[in-house]
Order: sequence, then structure tokens, then C-alpha cells
Amino acid sequence: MTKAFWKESIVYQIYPRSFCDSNGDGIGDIQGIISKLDYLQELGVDLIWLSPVYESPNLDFGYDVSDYLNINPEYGTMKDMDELLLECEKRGIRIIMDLVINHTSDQHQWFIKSKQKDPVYRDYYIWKDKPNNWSGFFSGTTWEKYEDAYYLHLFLKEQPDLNWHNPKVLEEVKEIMHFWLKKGIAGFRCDVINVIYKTSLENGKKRIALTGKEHYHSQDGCHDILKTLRRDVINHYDAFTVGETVLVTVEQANDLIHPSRGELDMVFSFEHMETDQINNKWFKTKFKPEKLIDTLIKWQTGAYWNANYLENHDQPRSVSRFGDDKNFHYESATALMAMLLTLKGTPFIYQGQEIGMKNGDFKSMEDYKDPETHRIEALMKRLHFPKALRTRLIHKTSRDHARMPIPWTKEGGFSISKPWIQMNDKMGTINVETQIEDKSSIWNQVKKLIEIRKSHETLIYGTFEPIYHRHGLFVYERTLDQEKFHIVINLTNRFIKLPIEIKGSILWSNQPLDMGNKMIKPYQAIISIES
Ligand code: ISL
Ligand code: CA
Repeated sequence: MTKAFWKESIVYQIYPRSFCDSNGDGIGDIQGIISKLDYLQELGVDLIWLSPVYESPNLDFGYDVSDYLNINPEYGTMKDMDELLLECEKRGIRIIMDLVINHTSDQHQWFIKSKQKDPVYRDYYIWKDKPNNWSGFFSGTTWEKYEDAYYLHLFLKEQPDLNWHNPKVLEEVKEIMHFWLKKGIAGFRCDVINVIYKTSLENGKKRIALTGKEHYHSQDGCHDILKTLRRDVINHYDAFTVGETVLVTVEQANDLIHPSRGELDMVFSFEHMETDQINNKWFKTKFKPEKLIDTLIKWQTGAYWNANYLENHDQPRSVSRFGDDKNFHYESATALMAMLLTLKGTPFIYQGQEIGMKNGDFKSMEDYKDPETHRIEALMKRLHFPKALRTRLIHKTSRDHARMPIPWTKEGGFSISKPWIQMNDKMGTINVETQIEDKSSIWNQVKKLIEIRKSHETLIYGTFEPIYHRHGLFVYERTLDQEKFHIVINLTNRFIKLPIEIKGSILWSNQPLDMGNKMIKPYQAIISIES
């Protein structure tokens, strides 16, 4: 296993709009991020994944880019961005940025010219004389009529898909990547990167969701593009890529990340994040920890390398989804973090996860800001779902749970004015100030877990071996040379009789250990070491 900085890093994802507001307009910004770099360094963060800060009309809050080479004025200026890069470098913190190249904003100059049938830019996008039957990620049609033709958009109609059959698009994207890599970023998180190449525009097999995906999901043409981008761009820098790869299997992931492929370094898979739903993320089932655990084991043992995550800007909060944010908030948040920080693969922490931020209580549809949430609710209404059912389904899954501002102080501390989206009220101890003060807080436990991971190569490069996993109890070992870590995670709200001995000396637990009767507490996590 070759060593690499991106395998050893603790990664922290920042969703800039909701991280920290420095100029009192209620919107997070780059200066706000700069003001929190010492906080991130104190936590033990080595690498930041910065969600888009490029110019954007914000229909999809930055995932609709109108200029890849300029900064959204709401977030600051290129001067601010250069300062952020410098301040990160001073602290030995690397930054990767979001590469959103499946589509642009409809306000991008390329699309404006393409709509005008400019001969150079017309074929930067995918135009057809009539729609096919494909359905989009945000539901509904994927074709929008403009004058005498239709253009493809797998997401919002304001996010026209780029035409990756066009070599000029490839050249443009190479330039964008060089621009940012020359500024010193350490690579990219590549947005929906395994759907960018559409092999054909034929009708798809009718499906409940994503009709047509067989024509663009994990196509050979996509592999060719990724090989070219690595050969012509990434390989010229000390940089890496992590792809967001929807619907990817372990085999498809290995086809993207194995070093022999020369494509991506890591991928975010979704299989473990789909263990609490029925075929579609909007229909959640009762969470069964054993399903999550079994899927994690499948990826831990099957994938060449993993990008481990339990949250991001698109997902509900993990303590509310996989833990118990009412009766065992501290216990389940710290158990989930212990799992994230001892599994094999690069750990990605999402902003607020380190203090156990939980899902919000959005009182009405007006409180939600995410376009996907509103489109899905409108679809449910068209399908005559009763209001109570719509409210419940939307609340379970909306991406806005992840987009509530970070509470830096007991009073809130995100901004001096009304934030662009509501704060999570009834925060109680769920704020940074309180948790840094409280030595036994989630924050301090996460800091300790990061220290444990970073001071033991076994947790980075050691093998992963499942020892026991039933009924929500997850026991596994990490081994490197003579050092062996034993990790026990109880992902249930029940006392469980341990079926195995705790081996070695206890290094860490989130709760006092009185193992007289060998019973492990609800959401208890234990790390022990033998060397
Ligand atoms: O939330 C999801 C995962 O289940 C998907 O609906 C998500 O939209 C999909 O994975 C793609 O996400 C990425 O591309 C979108 C953007 O809205 C998301 O924020 C981004 O993560 C379009 O750029
Ligand atoms: Ca601001």
C-alpha cells in the first residue's frame, strides 16, 4: 500500500454559506473561514474540502457555477481566497475545491453563447430537437425548451449539462484545474463525476427514479476523460482527487480508484447512506444499524481505499439519522465519530459533526431553502400525498439539515444579523464555545479520537478485519506489524452482553467502563490496543 498525504489526512468539509459570517450579512464567507483556521488546527484538521465559492446565481447554492475563475461576491474576493490559501499554508492545512463539471449555471458565458447558437459554444452543451424520457436527480424532466430546441439538465434547468463529447470542453476544464492547482490547492472533490459522459441520448428503461441512467452512469467515455485529466493535469502537481460517484458499486469504485487505472484517488460511495431507505432517499425506513455495519464492512474489505463519511452538505445529520439525538445524544454522536475515525480509509468530517449538530425543526416549507427539497415536495403534492405525510418525508431527508449555520457561541455566534437559513434552535450545549470549555464534550472526544488516529499508523495503514457484527454491535480489528487495535461500537440503545473479550489495554471509551457483567452500554464505543 503506497503512502500518501491524502490517506493520512483528517479532512473537514466546509459549506461556506453556513460556516461563519464575518461581515454581518447573514451569509458565511471566506473571511469567516479564515477566522476559524486556528479552531480547525486545534481540532486536528489537516485538509479542508471547500464546497463551491465560485461565482454563482445560487440556485443550487454554488453547484451552479457561472464563472469558475472568480469568487462569488457574497463569499468575498479572489484576494480573500488568496489569503485563505496563504493562511492555510502557514498552518500546514491543505485545501481541495469542488470541481463541478457535469454542468454549469445557465448564467455561465458559455451557455449564454450556446443559447445564441454561437458556432463555438453551441456544442458545449447537449441540445436535441425533442426530449427523451430521462428523469432528473431532482425529479421531473431533464429537458428545457429554448427557442427551437431542448437542452439537457440532469439537475435544475438552471444547471445545463456540459457536452463531454466536445474536446473543447475538456480543454476548458483542464485550464480551470490548472488555474486553481497553480494557486496551490491540493486537488478536487469532483461533483457527480461518474455521470458526466452521456454515451447516447436514447430513451431509457422506465424507472421510478433516474430513467435513462444506463446511458450516462459509469460509462467508458467517463473513464477516458478521467484518465486524460489525471495525465494532463493532476499528475503535474502534488494533488489528489476524490470523486462523488452516485450509485457506484465496489467494483465500479475500484475501476475508478485503483492506481493502475490512473483516474481518481478516492470516491464517495452512497451504498451505506442508502441503508435506511426504500429505493429512494425520500422514503426512509426505520434505521437498522446492522445494515449500515454490513455495508461498511463490504466496502472496508472490498474497496481499494475508502473515503469514509457519515455526513455532508446533502445529507441529514448522522446523530439524528444513525444515532439517538434525544436520549443518547452525546453517546451516539461520539460512538459514530469513533467508528468514522478508526475505520480504514480517509475520514471526512462535515462541519458541525464535531459538536453533534442534529437535524433542525423546520416548521413550514418556507423555512426550507434547498431547491431539491421544494421540488420533491411539489412532486409529492402533485401525487396527492397528504400534507402530514409530505411534511414528515421532507423533514426526514431534506439537505437543509446539513446547511444550518454553525453555532460558534452560546448565543449563536454565526452572524450578527439574521442568517440566510434558520439556526438550529433549542441548541442547548450544541455550540462550539460550550463544548470546547467542557472537557468531556463531543468536541473534546472528537479531538482526542483525531489525536489517537494521527499518532497510530495502524489506524491509517493497518488492515481491517471484522470480528463480530450482529444486532448493531460492531467489533473489528486494525493491525499493522505488531500493533493491533480492537474497536467495539454498540450502535444501539440497548445494553448488550459482549460476545468477546476486550483485548489489550483500553485506550479510549466514550463512557465509563464497568465491565463486571461484560455488558456494554447503549452507544458505548471502546478502543483498546495490543502491541
Ligand atoms: O443528495 C443526494 C445524495 O443522495 C443526491 O440527490 C445529490 O444531489 C447527488 O448526489 C449529487 O450531488 C451533487 O451534485 C448536485 C448538488 O446539488 C449536490 O449538492 C452535490 O453534492 C448538483 O451539482
Ligand atoms: Ca458574510
